[in-house]
Amino acid sequence: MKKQPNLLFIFADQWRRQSTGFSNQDSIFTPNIDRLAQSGTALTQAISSCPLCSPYRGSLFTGKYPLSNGVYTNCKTGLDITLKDEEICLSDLLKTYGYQTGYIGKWHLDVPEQNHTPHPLSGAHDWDAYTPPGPKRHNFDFWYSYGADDHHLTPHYWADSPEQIKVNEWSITHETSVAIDYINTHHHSPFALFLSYNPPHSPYDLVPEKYLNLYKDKPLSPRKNVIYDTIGYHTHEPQTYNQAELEIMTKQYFAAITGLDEHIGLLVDCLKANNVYEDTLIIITADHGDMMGSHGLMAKHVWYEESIGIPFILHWKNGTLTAGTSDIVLDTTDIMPTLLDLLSIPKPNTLQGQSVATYLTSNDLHGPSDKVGYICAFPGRTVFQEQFDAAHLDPKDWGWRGIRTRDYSFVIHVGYLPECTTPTRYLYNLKADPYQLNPIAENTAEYQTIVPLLEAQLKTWLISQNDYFIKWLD
Ligand SMILES: [Ca+2]
Repeated sequence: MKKQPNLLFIFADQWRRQSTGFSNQDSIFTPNIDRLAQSGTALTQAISSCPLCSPYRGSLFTGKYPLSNGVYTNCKTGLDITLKDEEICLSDLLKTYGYQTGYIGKWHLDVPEQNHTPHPLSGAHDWDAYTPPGPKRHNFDFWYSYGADDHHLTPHYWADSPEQIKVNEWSITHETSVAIDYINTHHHSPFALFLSYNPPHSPYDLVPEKYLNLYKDKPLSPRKNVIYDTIGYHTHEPQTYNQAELEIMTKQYFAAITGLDEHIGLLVDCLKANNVYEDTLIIITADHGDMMGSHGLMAKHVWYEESIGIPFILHWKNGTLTAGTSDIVLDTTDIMPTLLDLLSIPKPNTLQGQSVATYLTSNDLHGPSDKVGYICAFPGRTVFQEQFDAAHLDPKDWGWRGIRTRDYSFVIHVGYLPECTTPTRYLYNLKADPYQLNPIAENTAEYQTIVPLLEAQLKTWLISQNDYFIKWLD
């Protein structure tokens, strides 16, 4: 029997689709990633179904949308949100079908330990958690991880005991070394290694100087939708920024991504040195993007392309993928079925996404034009949750839901507080208005033709998710 290909799944946190050299959008250097994109298969319309850390990870590993797997907001203080033991995860199947499995970096799918005890043995603080060996690891054999922590220059990890491993090195550098050791010792039989980097996630200033120096004198060419007046958060955090601060943060953000790129180059070298480069399916992606001033916003959680749009590169030299660029819409739940198909592993009937493997291995990388993705977000901040609790309402019925086609993004936004009860509809023509500056007006023929079709499709999806958000549509 032919040896299974290896899988190296690399994902960064908060790395937007526009911040890659090969996409010719942001003024950024990513030479190693560009090479992989140019010799592999690059998706130009991959999106994060729920642009936030834990919900992305929940959907990545279960192939189900947030309301179906329960991970609708971050695993955080005061909430009992976790990836359930009984979910059939991608890693469970990889293990069943003979893979050695490894997870390195940010996990963020476990309940914060301080939700249960003020002084856990692991020393985990705030949202962080040590995930001990057992069902919560979902058959990842090798484990070198943490829950949630953003000290990028002084990270920490746990392996198989609650003893915290403290490191004085940029987390990307350290995790790459651990991954290289893993590949050096596991390349003889098929491995599936997930490498979950935290940068370029904020705080942006925690980035090695050597990458920052590359951008010091480089002029920025801001996106056309950057608004400098007051830059804040879609979810109304009190912090705001001015233009000078934004420019510094943008350079720091780009610097972290160039650092990420350098380390991806090291991983490619390692695969080549072990003679497994050709037989490894490499995926390079992110959990969601970063607004970085577009529409006057920072971070994520909003429906704009800078927030939901993610890089998605597949590279498998000896494999069946067609090299080139694909504009097929891929949402987070589509990743698991696609990977299982590419690796010839049977798909469980729990999956909600759609495999696009057929199209990525065909001569027509476009695939069908009616392939859509679904996007959503829910009130998650403590200040919102408390108000829903006080009003005896379920925050999961609020937020926004949307559908993303190749040409359009359609969103229904209600808001993040119990008193928000008026849905607002936004339709964007992404071809005519790629910066989403001009949502199409309701009194146009385009709106009146497109919205009923997309709203009907969105409604079917809401029903499939038992999503009470549907009440806003009636
Ligand atoms: Ca994230």
